[in-house]
Amino acid sequence: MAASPVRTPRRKTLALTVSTALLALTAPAVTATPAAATTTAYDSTYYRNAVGKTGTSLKSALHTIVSSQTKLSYSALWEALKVTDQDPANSANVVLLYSGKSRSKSLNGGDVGDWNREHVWAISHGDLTTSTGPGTDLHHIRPEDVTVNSIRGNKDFDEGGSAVGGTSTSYTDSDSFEPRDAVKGDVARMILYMAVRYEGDDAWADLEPNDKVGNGSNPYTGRLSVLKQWNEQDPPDAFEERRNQVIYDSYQKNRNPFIDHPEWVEAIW
Ligand SMILES: [Ca+2]
Ligand SMILES: [Ca+2]
Repeated sequence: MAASPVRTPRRKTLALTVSTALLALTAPAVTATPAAATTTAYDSTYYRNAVGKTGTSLKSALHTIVSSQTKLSYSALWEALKVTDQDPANSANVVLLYSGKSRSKSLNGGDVGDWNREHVWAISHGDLTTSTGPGTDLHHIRPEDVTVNSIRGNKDFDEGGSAVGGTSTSYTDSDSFEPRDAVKGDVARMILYMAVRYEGDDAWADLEPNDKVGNGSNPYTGRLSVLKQWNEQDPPDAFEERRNQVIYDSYQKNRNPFIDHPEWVEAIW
C-alpha cells in the first residue's frame, strides 16, 4: 500500500455542528434529518404486511417477505454480477464497489488485476461458506478488485485509517474498512438486509449488526451507529435501485427493503 494520508474518524464534522447550532437560533427544533418516509410501487403488494409497522414487528414482517426467494449457486454469481453491476456508461464493464473503477466483465477471476466476488457481509462472520445460502445471496455480493477485496478481508465497517491502494477514497486501519462515500449507504443497506433476511430459523446463523469492530468469526457486523449514519448521508441512487430491481426481476425474486425504504433502518434500529 502506498504511503497515504491518515484520516481520523469524522462522525460529526465541526461544520455540521456549527450549522446546526446556527439553525437552532433561527428555527425551532431543528435536528439531524432522518431518511424521509418514502412510498413505492410495492407498498400495496410486496410490502403490504410491513407498511405501518416499526421495531421488531417490522423486522419480523420483512424477514417473512424477503425470505421467499430463489437462490443462486456460487458459480452462477459471476454471470449475475455482470448484469447487476454493469457500468451504466460501458456495457462491457462492471463497476467495482470500493474502488469505483470500471473493469471489463471478462476479467473475472482470481489473479491480480481481475475482479472477484466480494462478500460485503464477510463470509467468516457467521460461517456463511460458499454453499448456496447467505454466502451466495446476490444482494450483498459485489464485484471488487482482487487486491482491494483481500485488503478489506473480513474487517468490520467504520471510519478512519489510510487510503487503500488502488482506490482514492476508501480507507482502512487494523480492524475496520471505510468504503468510498458514494457506496457508504449501499454497504449499510446490504449489511442490514442480511440481518433481516437471516434470523437463524434455517441452516444458517442469525446475522445481526452490532456497534463493535473486530467481530471476527461471530455472526455480527459493525459498526451499527456508523452504518446508520451512512444510510442517511448516501441515499439510494439509480445504480443501487436498478440493481435491486434486476435481482428481483431476474434472479432472486426478493428485494432489499432498505433500498426501497431507507427510513426503515431507523424504524428498526
Ligand atoms: Ca450510494
Ligand atoms: Ca438476523
